[in-house]
Amino acid sequence: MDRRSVLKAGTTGAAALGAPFIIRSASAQQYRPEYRLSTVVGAAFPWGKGGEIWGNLVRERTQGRINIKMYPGVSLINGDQTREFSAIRQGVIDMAVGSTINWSPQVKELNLFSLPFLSQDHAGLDAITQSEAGKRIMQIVDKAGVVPLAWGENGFRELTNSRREIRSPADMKGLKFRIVGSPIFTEVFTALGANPTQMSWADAQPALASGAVEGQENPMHIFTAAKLHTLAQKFVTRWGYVADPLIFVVNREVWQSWTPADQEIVRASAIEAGKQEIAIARKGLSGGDMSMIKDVEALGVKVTELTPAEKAEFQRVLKPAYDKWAKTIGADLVKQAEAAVAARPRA
Ligand code: X2X
Repeated sequence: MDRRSVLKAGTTGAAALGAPFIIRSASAQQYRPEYRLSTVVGAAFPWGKGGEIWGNLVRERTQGRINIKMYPGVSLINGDQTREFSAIRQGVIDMAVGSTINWSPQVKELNLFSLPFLSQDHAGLDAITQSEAGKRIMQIVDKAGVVPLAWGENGFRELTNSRREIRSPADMKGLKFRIVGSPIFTEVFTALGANPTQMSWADAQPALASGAVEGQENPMHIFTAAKLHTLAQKFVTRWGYVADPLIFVVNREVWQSWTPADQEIVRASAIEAGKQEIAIARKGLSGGDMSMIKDVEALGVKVTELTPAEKAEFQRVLKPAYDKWAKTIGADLVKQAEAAVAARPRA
């Protein structure tokens, strides 16, 4: 039934049933038959799984009033992931579980999470999102025009390539890396002496397959689910330089079209889905369970862990880029995040 026929049916019904029916049908007709949820990767990945969990919880708890359909591959905007935030704001996309990296060209403060070696480990990342800095980020996203509801996680982005083991910036010299289309990544990879090319995730996989690029950086769960070892990625360095959180959001007009009770359901479901998604994203990579590393090695891939001194060398080379971007992001916000990380609980 399209909107006009819903309205007509409501009017006919109202004549027969009286005023209360008019009010009910007037609010009910603002609900659309489907809400479109954008993600970059699908349910074979923790990220897409998070979107699926959110959609299912909302559908169940609203008895189908809010029916969410997932569009992985950022297919609503033809895979152009760095345009996702604008598309949500404009209503081309109704809802999203999106990476801070992809939205940072529109919301510069989101580059906070791309500052090399800021978060250090999962506890550090949690310390940022759960601190004043995290709250400020949510307010900034809200001010930028979409309704933020919860945190999720893509994960620590490790370095992979087809050529050689990487233990120092010198090992990266001249290697062609695919990076996300966000300027801070160009500066970071250039500072390391590599040869970076910006492209979408959709374009990255054929480029790795053909050898047009030799390496890339993404979380281990992306590596395994996308089978990057079949795209010549034989070397992984776990440098843990950056982790991208995900944010669950809704287009503002869509949000305002829902009753307060339904808004509450959508919010609580996002928080719950976010918690579950973070646990999935860390599975095999945290606590006593590091099985993901063994799984990747079993694919014939060499996984390199850096010593603290080797990590420090990357950090030293990237210090100027860090300092420059800290100014763009906002010195206060960066200081707040650094303080939160410094005060994190240690394992
Ligand atoms: O494009 C990527 O590398 C990905 C899938 O991790 C993001 O969307 C940030």
